[in-house]
Amino acid sequence: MKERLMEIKQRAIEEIKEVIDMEELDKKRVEFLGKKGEITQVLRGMGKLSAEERPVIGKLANEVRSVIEAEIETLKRDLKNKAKEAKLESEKIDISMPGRKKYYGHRHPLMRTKEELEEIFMNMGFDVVEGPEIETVYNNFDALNAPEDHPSRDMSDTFYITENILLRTQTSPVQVRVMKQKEPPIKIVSAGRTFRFDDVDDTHSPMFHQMECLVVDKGVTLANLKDTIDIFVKELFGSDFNTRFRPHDFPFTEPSAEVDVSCFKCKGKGCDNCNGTGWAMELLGCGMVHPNVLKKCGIDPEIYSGFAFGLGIDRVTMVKYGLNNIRLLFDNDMRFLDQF
Ligand code: FA5
Repeated sequence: MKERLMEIKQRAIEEIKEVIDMEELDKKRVEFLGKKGEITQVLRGMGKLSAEERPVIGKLANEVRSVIEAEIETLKRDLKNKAKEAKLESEKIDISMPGRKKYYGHRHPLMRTKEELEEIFMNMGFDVVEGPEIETVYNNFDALNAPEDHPSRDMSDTFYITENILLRTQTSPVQVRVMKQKEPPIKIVSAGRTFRFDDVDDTHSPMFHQMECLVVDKGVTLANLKDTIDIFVKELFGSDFNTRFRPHDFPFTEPSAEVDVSCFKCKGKGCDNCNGTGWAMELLGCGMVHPNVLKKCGIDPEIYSGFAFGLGIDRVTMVKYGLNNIRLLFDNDMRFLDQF
């Protein structure tokens, strides 16, 4: 029996050394120390021993049990430590790894121009107002004195939603909305999207942006209009930029003009960008508010006069940043937009 106990001890130590996980270790514990385990089997046979041998074998069996228990405990601790180390290793953060770059967006150049313009006009005492992109034919044409047969009313120039509703072709209907709501003095600007059946080319897009400016008060003159335009152009582009007024015809202003600004490349000297003229593209349309428009909006033209202009924000952005193609503003190419 003594030999059997020593053999069990030796085998247990060897087999426990080979164990690699907790589950297997528990199986070994049951195999050697459990109720039906090998040590218990030996102790069961003690009845056959003599009275002298019994305490000796009993003592030895307890020693063997303690040794096996100690082996199991040691291995249990080792396995636990190994598991902990593996967990720490798997959760390790490599602080030397370069971080993921955060991508910060920014204002689109068109929105920057719009906000810059609003800022300039607010500093000159203007209110900023908004108008809807979907308008009535009445506000977009009739109230603005456009004759029934005006070409801009044509289906080939304007996006109609119904016979009486359209996508506004200009921000000028905001003039009508403001004048109907408010008594003079009026001093507003209003920016937003406008829509026309225009083919895309370097300076035209079917969806573009305008800013409307309207001043109505007693004694407003053409000199005030010219001055206001000159101030904002120099404020926005720089004092080396000039404006040129060309006579034009709008149904809602009399007299009317179109305004060009100096070429952004040569500042008026003449270069290949401006075909040697020294002037960049047309920026805006303007004029003195037509007495018929004032009347239609309930303002007495005998007492009040006003000026208005509508400028292309896309064109202003092109001049400001030296762009020669309007498509760049709508292509959403990050290589272009990232430069701003
Ligand atoms: C008008 O729209 C008038 N409502 C402006 C106005 C307001 C005149 C108040 C008098 C008083 P016009 O069609 O010229 O005018 O357009 C004004 C500006 O919008 C142009 O000078 C140009 O800068 C811009 N624009 C016009 N069509 C396009 C287009 N398809 N794409 C980009 N910009 C455009």
